[in-house]
Amino acid sequence: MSDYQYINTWIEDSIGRMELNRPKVFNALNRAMVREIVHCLTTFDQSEEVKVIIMSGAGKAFAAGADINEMIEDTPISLEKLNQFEDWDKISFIKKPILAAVQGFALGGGLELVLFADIVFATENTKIGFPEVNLGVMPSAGGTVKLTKTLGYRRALEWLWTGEQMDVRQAYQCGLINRIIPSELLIEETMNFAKKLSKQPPLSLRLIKDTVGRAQDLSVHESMLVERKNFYLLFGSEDQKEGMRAFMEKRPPAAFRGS
Ligand code: CO8
Repeated sequence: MSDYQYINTWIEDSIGRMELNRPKVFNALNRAMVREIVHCLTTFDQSEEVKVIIMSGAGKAFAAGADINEMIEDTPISLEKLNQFEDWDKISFIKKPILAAVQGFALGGGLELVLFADIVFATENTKIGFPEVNLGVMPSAGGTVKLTKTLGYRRALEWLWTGEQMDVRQAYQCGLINRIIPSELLIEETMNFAKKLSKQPPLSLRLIKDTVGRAQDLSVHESMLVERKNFYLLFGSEDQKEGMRAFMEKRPPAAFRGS
């Protein structure tokens, strides 16, 4: 893989692994690191070999937010010129399933990165939250929007205004994470789930992600039109023919090919 400074990346059983790697500062996300993350995710998305992507953090945390050191002297104009959110936006266009394996702190920009994942597994010791308010700022990579869509207006405001950390059970009850996993099994269970997904028809996964993602923004009627078009599209795939023929012939389907 590319020569990255702040992340480790590798491919294992068709799973693209990306591990944030600044453990001394709880994987605080500096800007170069975010560029590496986006480059890595985009490369995995384009790779024939990779079917599913897993994001995780080295050491005791997923990520304790954006690197505060880098932001202290920022001004509105420097931020406008930097245009860093163009990088973050690219993560929304990743078509393959992204899983997050989360442990320890997932705060601020770290939690925003988690919320770009499609499926989130987290350990008992996970602490999530948006502490930006304590720094005199607020989330800016989609945090307020995604929290509001998941929790609703009042509960989102409570967490955003207080900046308090939510424990993993609260996060689970709120629907922010999919599963709570014992620490020692986090990577194994996330890998098992990723491997299961990697055997599913890739085009179905891709278009289901597209449809569910759009359903969050569009009206019910518009979402159903997207659903219908994506359903039609899958009838152009070999995997649909094989999947349905195999069912009728009472045999397991051949490996799905994504074509
Ligand atoms: N940025 C820079 N350094 C950090 C960060 C951070 N976000 N978090 C931790 N560190 C560093 C500490 O400075 C410390 O460094 P050193 O050893 O050199 O003193 C080291 O990591 C260990 O941290 P602590 O000593 O504080 O460890 P504790 O166990 O006492 O506390 C906490 C751990 C609770 C995680 C604490 O470090 C903390 O509160 N960190 C900051 C959390 C935070 O406020 N996050 C939000 C940042 S702002 C943000 O994310 C805005 C996102 C905008 C979008 C993205 C734009 C790029």
